[in-house]
Amino acid sequence: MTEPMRHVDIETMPREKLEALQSERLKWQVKRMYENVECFRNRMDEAGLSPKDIHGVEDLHKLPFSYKSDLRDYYPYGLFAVPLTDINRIHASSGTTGKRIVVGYTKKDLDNWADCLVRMLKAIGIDKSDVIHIAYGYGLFTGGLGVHCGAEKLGATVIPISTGNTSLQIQTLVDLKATVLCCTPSYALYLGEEIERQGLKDQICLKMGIFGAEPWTEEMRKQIEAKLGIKAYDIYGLSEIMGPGVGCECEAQAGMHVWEDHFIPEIIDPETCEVLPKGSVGELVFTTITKEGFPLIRYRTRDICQLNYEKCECGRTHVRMRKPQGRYDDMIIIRGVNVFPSQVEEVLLKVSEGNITPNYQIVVGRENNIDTLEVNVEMSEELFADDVKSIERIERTITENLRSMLGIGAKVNLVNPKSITRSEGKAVRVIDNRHLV
Ligand code: DLL
Repeated sequence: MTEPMRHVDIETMPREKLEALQSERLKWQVKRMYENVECFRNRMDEAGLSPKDIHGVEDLHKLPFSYKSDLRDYYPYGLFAVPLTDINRIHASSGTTGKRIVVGYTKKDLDNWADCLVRMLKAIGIDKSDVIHIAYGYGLFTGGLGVHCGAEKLGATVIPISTGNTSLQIQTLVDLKATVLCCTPSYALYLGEEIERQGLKDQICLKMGIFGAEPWTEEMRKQIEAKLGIKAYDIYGLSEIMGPGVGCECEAQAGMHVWEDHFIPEIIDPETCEVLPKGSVGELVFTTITKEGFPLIRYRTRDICQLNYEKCECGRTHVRMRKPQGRYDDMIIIRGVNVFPSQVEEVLLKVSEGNITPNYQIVVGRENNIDTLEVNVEMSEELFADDVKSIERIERTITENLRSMLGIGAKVNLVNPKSITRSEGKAVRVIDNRHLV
């Protein structure tokens, strides 16, 4: 018997019922973490709080935050809430500095994770007749195995190709007739360019893609959709909270539903740490209320985000998060000015008019003790064939717009199509060479 396509009741639960469920689960989680996780117990004691003070979600704001540095300080297993014998799988993430962080899942955690993915796959119309090509990295990164287990649980046909070897990827797409592509958006764009270049677009059967693990813009979505002839969906997640599937788009594509029966999101001011009013932009914070192995309370993601509590046109009641447009720790300080890669991207896409592509790299250096900012952006094939004057004019426009957006000067270089190195995983947007001088 085939399963019904529509989502299960939990996804459309009235918010009062959902909040009652969250309250019960939060109390359960706080109690067991207090008993089993030393770092959490110490922070509760320091704040003069006991699990009995937490009556429900209305008390969430009283609880202490947790941070990425905790995962390093208690490396490898110090934050686990169950003995290692109850841990079924380990994942790890390298991060940008220092030791890698290690996370663990019980059998139940793995089941819940796969269920979150099944919800998304069903919501966007994927079923067991689909062939899913998973080009996220397998191994310690959560992307490959995370999506894999959801796709298998749904009953679809899974191709666990992992990352790398672009020509094999394309050959496999053609031969095995995948209908769904899963990888980072920057790699999807690269695959699209290569497929176009090799004239193979009409030999692939892809109808949709599930892309995440890095910030990407609506403009990039349009380009991926056009190059691959598919519909592109956004998926969000982080190793500390689960992996891919913490938030996913539905058929309405109006934000990513956060599965609130498992995770409670909040938006806080990263400076004052106050919870911000609904609809504000700020730092996304998560509390895991069903995780057994590696639970976290009020985890500071550093992702810049916004939440929408209005009911979605798809009928789901779970809150929707906006596409994160970057991370507070992606911020670079150039000559004392705070610069986010997303601001640069916004300027580039505004002046794009088909002349430049979303492939860019920000290079920061230092000359005579002064920070320098260079923005390299690939021009389109059409512009490449055009005259030098148009190229110079576009470079000038971008420079002026960057100056008015950021308040500092930048050297803008339109570089040849496909000259910026592509990554099979997450795109590298910033190269900071200041440590070299
Ligand atoms: O990137 C998990 C994942 C795998 C998500 C596959 C989606 C698909 P981490 O390596 O721990 O985990 O990196 C998590 O990546 O805090 C965000 O800054 C960023 N990120 C993830 N998904 C998105 C997205 C995986 N859809 C960090 N949009 C997060 C923007 C994203 N940023």
